[in-house]
Amino acid sequence: MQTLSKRDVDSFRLQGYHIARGIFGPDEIARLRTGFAHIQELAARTDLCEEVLKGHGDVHVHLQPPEPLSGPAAVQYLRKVQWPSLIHPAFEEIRTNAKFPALLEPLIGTSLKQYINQINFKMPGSDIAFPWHQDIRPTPAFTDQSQHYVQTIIAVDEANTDNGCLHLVPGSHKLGDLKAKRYAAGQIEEHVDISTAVACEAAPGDVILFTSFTVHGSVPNTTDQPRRSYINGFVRADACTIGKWAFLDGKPVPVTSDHDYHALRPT
Ligand SMILES: O=C(O)CCC(=O)C(=O)O
Repeated sequence: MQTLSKRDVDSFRLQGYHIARGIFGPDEIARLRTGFAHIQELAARTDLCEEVLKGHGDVHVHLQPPEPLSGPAAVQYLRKVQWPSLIHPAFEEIRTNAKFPALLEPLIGTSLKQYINQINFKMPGSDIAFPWHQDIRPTPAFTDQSQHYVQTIIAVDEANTDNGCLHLVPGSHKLGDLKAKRYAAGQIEEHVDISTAVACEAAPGDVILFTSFTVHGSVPNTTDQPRRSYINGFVRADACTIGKWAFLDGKPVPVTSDHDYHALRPT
């Protein structure tokens, strides 16, 4: 199983990101796509409750239509779903796949908690963007997050500049918490020269890793095909007092929730 070399780790610490190529294979990506298909069916339903649509529990099905919409017409405006592992087993299988602790061990060890489990959608014509931001994690629950937290994004579809791939600003993590309101226009740009951003083009199965301080963002997908990705944010377990367990000494810990999501799961 692939892990990060010393050179990869040094580059991650210096640049604030790294792209690990070909971590997940075609079968795993095909399996993930069955999960995405289920979520797209779910988003087309008209009986989703407010708790799920507003994210008052763990699961949040976040639709961002230009005007109030529900049913099949809303699917195009899916922005993200939080904790899809509670809804479809494909997401749980990949979240707890041994490839993650193998890959991340040189950075944060093999006892890992998880603060974010999320799928992102950029459907054609949806105009969904993620303006420049950092993924700051709450303190004091997180200790020294620049060293102990790794955001991971699996490319599920090919990601390129036409379909709004992720852009990152190398070295921006060294500026720490910029205290910018998330997605607020112009706030990040006051501190960071975003003209130095790099496009993270990726093939299905590649994993982009970055720190919670690394400035990143993306523009809408202008193609006629979806761009979907799977995000898991891992933290060294002893550097975080919140979140859900993912791995204990490298062994997977199944996801749990205080909420009942059986009505959202495949029958
Ligand atoms: O993959 C992308 O387009 C950006 C994702 C992102 O920045 C986020 O979910 O906060």
